[in-house]
Amino acid sequence: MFLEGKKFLICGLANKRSIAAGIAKSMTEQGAQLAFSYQSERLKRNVESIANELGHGILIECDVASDSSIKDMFKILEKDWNKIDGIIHSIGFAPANELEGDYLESATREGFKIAHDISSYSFTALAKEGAHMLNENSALLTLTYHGSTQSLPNYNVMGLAKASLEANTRFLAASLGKQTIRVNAISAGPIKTLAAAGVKNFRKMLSSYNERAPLGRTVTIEEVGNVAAFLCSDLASGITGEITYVDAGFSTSALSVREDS
Ligand code: NAD
Ligand code: 0WE
Repeated sequence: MFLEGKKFLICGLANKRSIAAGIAKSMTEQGAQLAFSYQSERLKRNVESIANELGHGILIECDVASDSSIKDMFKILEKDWNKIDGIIHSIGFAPANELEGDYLESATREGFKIAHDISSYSFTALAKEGAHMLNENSALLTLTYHGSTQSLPNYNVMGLAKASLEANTRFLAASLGKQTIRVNAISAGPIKTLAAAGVKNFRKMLSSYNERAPLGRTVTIEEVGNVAAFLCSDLASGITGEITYVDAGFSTSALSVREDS
């Protein structure tokens, strides 16, 4: 078990389909102790039952839109743990009306601000407020998507926010390297989570994905979780500032013509 004796804070668990749930499962299997933050009271019961099932008991409410909420979360966490070995940021948000239709038509100044604040700046904010609790050789991890690099319908302002998040990963890695803290991102293929539930044509997107991806399928939250556990472990001690794709190869393939279709 390569995470034995290590403690992590996981931010962004909403329900059992969340990528954060796959990460929590895999990290638990590797011996990690986990604490969870949830966005609002509304999600508390869900998060509590997943945490309890995995044998973890620390749950703290935190809205990453607020610096004081982030500060309070670390104050509460410090009552149970002096130090931690890493933070998982599995949070993204843009107003729903920005994720539909033509990018230029749906873009607004306010939507842009919110998307970048919640989806990118919040990673910096967690690093800032949590840094004093991080042990040597700690790891920070965030979740991104290929829409940062290539356009696709409806992802719109989230693509820009993910591009910012990926640059954020590299700059945080530069800042925190001197404290021997590593900072990485996983770029996951599309997964039907709560955040993907309302997306127009998501099912159609998944089927075109299956056609182009070398593995001929999408990925699971467990597969993302396994790579997250690796990146947060000492097995990955030489990796920082890196975006690791867990996408069944989709981003490496320009086009695929299957013989049988
Ligand atoms: P999810 O809905 O399960 O998780 C998103 C989380 O963000 C939720 O727990 C929500 O409560 C949290 N959140 C939103 N605003 C917040 C705020 N102000 N304060 C605190 N928490 C807030 O969906 P998911 O797909 O597991 O998303 C997790 C991450 O993975 C996101 O960054 C998403 O962009 C990324 N991602 C998702 C996919 C996919 O296809 N599902 C693919 C690649 C990357
Ligand atoms: O990053 C994401 C999800 C991002 C997301 C989703 C929502 C839906 C509900 C951010 N904010 C919101 N706000 C809401 O109100 N993914 C990678 C999943 C995803 O979302 C898409 C995708 C994919 C893939 C949206 C459009 C097109 C593709």
